[in-house]
Amino acid sequence: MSSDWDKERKHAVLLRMMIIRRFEECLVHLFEEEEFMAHYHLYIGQEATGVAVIEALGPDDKLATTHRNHGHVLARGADPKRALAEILCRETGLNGGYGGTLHLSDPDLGFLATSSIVGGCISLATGGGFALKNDGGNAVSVAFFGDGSLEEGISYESLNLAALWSLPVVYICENNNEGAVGSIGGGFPAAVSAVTDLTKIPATFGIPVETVDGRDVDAVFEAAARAVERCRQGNGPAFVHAVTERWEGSKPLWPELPMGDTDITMVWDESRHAGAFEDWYRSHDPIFLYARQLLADGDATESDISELDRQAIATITEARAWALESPPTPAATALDNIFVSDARV
Ligand SMILES: Cc1ncc(C[n+]2csc(CCOP(=O)(O)OP(=O)(O)O)c2C)c(N)n1
Ligand SMILES: [Mg+2]
Repeated sequence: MSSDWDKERKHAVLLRMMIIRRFEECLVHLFEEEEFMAHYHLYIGQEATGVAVIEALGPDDKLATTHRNHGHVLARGADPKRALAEILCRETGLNGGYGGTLHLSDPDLGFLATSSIVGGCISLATGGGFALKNDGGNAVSVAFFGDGSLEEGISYESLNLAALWSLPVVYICENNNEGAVGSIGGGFPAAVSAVTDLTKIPATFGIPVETVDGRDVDAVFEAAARAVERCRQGNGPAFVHAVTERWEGSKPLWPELPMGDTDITMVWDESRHAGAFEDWYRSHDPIFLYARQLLADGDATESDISELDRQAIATITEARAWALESPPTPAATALDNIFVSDARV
């Protein structure tokens, strides 16, 4: 139960969310400074989901993620310096600079793969669950994916096999479609599924589904912990549908910081909650919501929260300098690690 967490754990959870936020704000600035030239996606507004799900996992559990992966990789404890270096295509990057933002992964922390092919991670995590079941033990495989993945045929095959074979797979559907502009409105393509209630999809296969508020650390953690426990008991897959409002900066095709960098004093200073983003500051920003909860419960003071934010900023400032100083991955090695040199049939 997250209500059993001590103050230190709650502060660590808030800090992890803040590190993800400051990492991605830094990334937008690096893009504006033309330090990298790739399409990229931000996890801002969804930090509570990734951090809380990963809190419910153990060290032997496996994960697969998507194009919107930064938050998952950092939540699992990846080094922000090496994650940033990866996105900047540097030799010191987590994946040697070959993966970039879309394939950022940390195999040492249990990431099976990061697939930017929408729906790809569902099948990869299902395969992971198959392997884990064959190995015995009680580790689980987790798929993080967006609502758009449920438009892909591979998702249906994967859910079917996981249900048929009772595989230990936890499916985390991050539904950020609420408020999405969609391609017709000049924004990123949003769901175009004929299914209006996505929870009916896993339910059709007999997979239990829980819908939770994806901005609520406690609600996500409790649902994820139940799903993980079901898998560990050998009772087959489970599905968590975590719903968030789409963050304004992820509505256009290219990420923006329409509210500027996060101002942590807005957690308690309501006089700042005005203008076009008032509703976001009050009701949607998951970092603000969790920080306010800690304040209300007496688990943190305003100065604790400012100090955690300072730590997050210092970590990312250091990561930025380190990544920028790292040597670029040589273009001539682009095809290394792709072809097997001594192919035997
Ligand atoms: C198979 C496939 N089709 C299209 C794309 C282009 N694409 C990248 S992200 C995206 C939208 C995915 O929506 P969702 O899964 O809900 O994730 P979100 O970006 O909303 O977090 C699309 C269509 C892709 N990467 N893969
Ligand atoms: Mg989506």
